[in-house]
Parts: sequence; structure tokens; C-alpha cells
Amino acid sequence: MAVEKTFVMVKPDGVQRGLVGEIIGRFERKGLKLVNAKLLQVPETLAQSHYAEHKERPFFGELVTFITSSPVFAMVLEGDSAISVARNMMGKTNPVESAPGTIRGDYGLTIGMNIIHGSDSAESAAREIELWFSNETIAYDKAVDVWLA
Ligand code: RTP
Ligand code: MG
Repeated sequence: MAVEKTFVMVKPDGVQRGLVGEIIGRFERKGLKLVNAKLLQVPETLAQSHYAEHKERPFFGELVTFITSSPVFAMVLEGDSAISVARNMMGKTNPVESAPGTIRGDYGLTIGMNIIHGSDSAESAAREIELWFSNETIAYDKAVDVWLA
């Protein structure tokens, strides 16, 4: 298993509903490590760059309006297979189809407000960590927690 970094963001609906702590707690208990995090109001240009792959889709305008509507909580998580582990914990894009036990399955009901974003591949993770955090992450001293993954 390879140690990976992934970009995860609690969307405006998740922040407004007070789910940031619950979501961070789930990832921490799973064993993923926070290596950067911030609460921010997303500028329109950042939202458009982040969702550039969807710019021709009919929901693109709504998506950018939603993501820029109120603060999001952005973070970088690190751990073994972090990208797929985080995606599995989030559940499917449509919360109606997400299994109970996943974040979207437990807390969401509509595709437009599905609480959380997570990088979908190694390429996306690299692009998004650069875009949101200029690649700045904490490198923990492994000697202090040698028994943790
Ligand atoms: P995300 O990028 O937010 O992590 O979500 P995802 O990979 O599971 O889904 P993706 O296909 O990348 O879609 C990005 C976001 O666009 C919204 N969406 N709306 N109205 C619609 O049919 C529709 N389809 C997608 C969702 O909020 C989705 O998370
Ligand atoms: Mg996506």
C-alpha cells in the first residue's frame, strides 16, 4: 500500500449544518492524518478552476454558485491509499444512492448539496492540493508516533 495525500472539502451545506467536526473525526478515527486544513470563503476563480472538468455540464453554474455561497472547510489528508479510502467513506455522488455508514449516505439527500468533495484520482489529488494549498503540508516527525500508520 502506498501512502497518498488527498484533498477533501466540506461543502457549504456541511459547514452550515455543523458537520465539520463529525467529518474530520471520521477520517481521524479511520487513521488518516490531517496535514493541512483551513476554513475559507471560496473565490469564484478558485471554484471555476477546481470544477474545470465540469465546465460544459448543465449544472456547472449552480455548482460554482453553491461552492462560493458560504465558507467551506478544506483539508489535506494523508495515509495508506488515502484517495480511495476517503472516496469510499464519502459514498456515491448522489446521496440517495450512498450506503448508510458513508458520509453522504448518513447525512445527505440531494446531489446538489452532497456535503463533501474528495479527489477522485492521484492526478486530481495532486492538482487540487496545489490549487488549494500551494502544495504546503505538514511532514510529521515519524519518530514521535512510530506505531501509527
Ligand atoms: P465532488 O467532485 O464534489 O467530490 O463529487 P463527485 O466526484 O462525487 O461528483 P462529480 O461527478 O465530480 O460532480 C461534482 C459535483 O457536481 C454536482 N453534481 N450535480 N445536478 C447534477 O446532476 C449533478 N451532478 C453532479 C455534485 O454536487 C457533485 O458532487
Ligand atoms: Mg468529482
